[in-house]
Amino acid sequence: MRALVSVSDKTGVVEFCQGLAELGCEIISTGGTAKVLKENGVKTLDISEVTGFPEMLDGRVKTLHPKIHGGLLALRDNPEHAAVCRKHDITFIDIVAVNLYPFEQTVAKPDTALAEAIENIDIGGPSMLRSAAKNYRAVTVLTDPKDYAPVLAELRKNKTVPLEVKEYLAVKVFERTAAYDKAISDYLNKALLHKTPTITQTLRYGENPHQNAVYIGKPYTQLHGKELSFNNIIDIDAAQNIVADFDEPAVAIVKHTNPCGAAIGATPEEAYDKALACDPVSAYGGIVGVNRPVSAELAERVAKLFVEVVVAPDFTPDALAKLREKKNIRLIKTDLTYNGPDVKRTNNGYLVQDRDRMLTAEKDLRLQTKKSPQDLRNLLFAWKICRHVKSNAIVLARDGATIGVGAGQMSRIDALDCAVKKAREHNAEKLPGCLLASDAYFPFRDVVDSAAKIGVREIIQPGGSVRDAESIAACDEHGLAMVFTGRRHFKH
Ligand code: 93A
Repeated sequence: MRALVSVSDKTGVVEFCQGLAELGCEIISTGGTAKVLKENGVKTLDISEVTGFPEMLDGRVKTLHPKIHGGLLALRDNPEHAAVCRKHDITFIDIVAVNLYPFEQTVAKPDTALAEAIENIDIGGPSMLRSAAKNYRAVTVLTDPKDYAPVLAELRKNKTVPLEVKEYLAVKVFERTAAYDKAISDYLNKALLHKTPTITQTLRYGENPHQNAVYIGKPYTQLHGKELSFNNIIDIDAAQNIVADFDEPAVAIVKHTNPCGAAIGATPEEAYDKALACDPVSAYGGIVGVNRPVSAELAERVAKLFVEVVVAPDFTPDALAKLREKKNIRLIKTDLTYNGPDVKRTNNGYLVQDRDRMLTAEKDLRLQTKKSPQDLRNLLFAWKICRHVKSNAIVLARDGATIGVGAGQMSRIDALDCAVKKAREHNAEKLPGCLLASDAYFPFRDVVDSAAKIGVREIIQPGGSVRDAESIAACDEHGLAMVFTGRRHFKH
């Protein structure tokens, strides 16, 4: 009796082969399998001793040889087959235990490179399984470690495996190889045929006209308008990332990567009106991001303003017709997902980090003050917007809309001053009772003191300053509610 054993998953293989050896079975095995067997005291013949060839080409060719496939496929009751086998010194193989390179597990890991996936396409293993299963009357073929024990039991009892067991195992093999090939074809279909093309597009110029620039990446689906500029592309990302944070209809109007207005609403139209009301002056020439398809009604409103770009998951035909009347507006259709890591270039190299995708829920908030916030939904709205604003960032909000955004300041108190200035310009009446979000902790109580003066009612911030107690005391003195998120959202 001869068995060929070649397994990636070594579960149970030692016990199985030990059992076979005790029954006087000769065992042939491939490199890794042979190593495990020998280490555990099981005698085995290396495959290369049978084929007369070394395992070669990084293991791509180990068992693909007539000495193996002849020994599997030869019909035992056919005299011509027997003669050919004798002539070429081919020995019959009676038992095959093979399980395959872990292709499915390899491609299930995120970020598996195509080359790694391809190396995990097993060729020799399925070939042996198929040869053995085709000749199931003569060969017992096992591809599942669970079948080792019952087959061993049959052999111990009867010195042979009943035909119905061999039939069952042969069918199991073809089911396994079919599933294996399906996993390969599914993966390659995506990886080779439906991959997203990467383009390199020369832009008119970079951030400024004296800078050359190219865009490298997935092409934008542009439905209308002039070619995208370098700055458009950056701001499209910013607008898209803000509205992607919301399940409810949301609109962000972005200038130089910061929102000059952002809002949620029962409808995208309502959200747009609220976002625009934050700072209608700055919105001029902005990039509008929407997380719902743009309707004719929304298009009507947007068309009244000069905007550079509208980015949305879709546009209705009427909305497209309306917006296409405007020669200069660029319309970008895109799904709302973050993509890949965040990369920044330094003079000496690159900084690569995970995207800041961390969202905060109500249960993450920790109350710090005597007073509790009355408006957690809107506090969380302000907090979500704040993480998209350049640090130091302060966002003033009310009723699901920003009313003042202080972005990119070198001190937090300056960020508050900017936000207040904006709110006074366009929404002064909304200041008393508004909410405040800060992307990082307050180093001093001054922000709370100033916030109280302008009528802020509730504050959301990460906490974590050595002087947190002073800010909390200031809130209690002024009768403000403050919650900590325990997590900051710097954005540089
Ligand atoms: O690279 S292969 O497609 N070429 C072969 O000739 C071959 N023969 C067996 N893969 C091949 N195998 C596979 O190697 C088996 O299906 C099994 O999964 C694995 C066992 O290798 P090792 O014994 O070296 O761990």
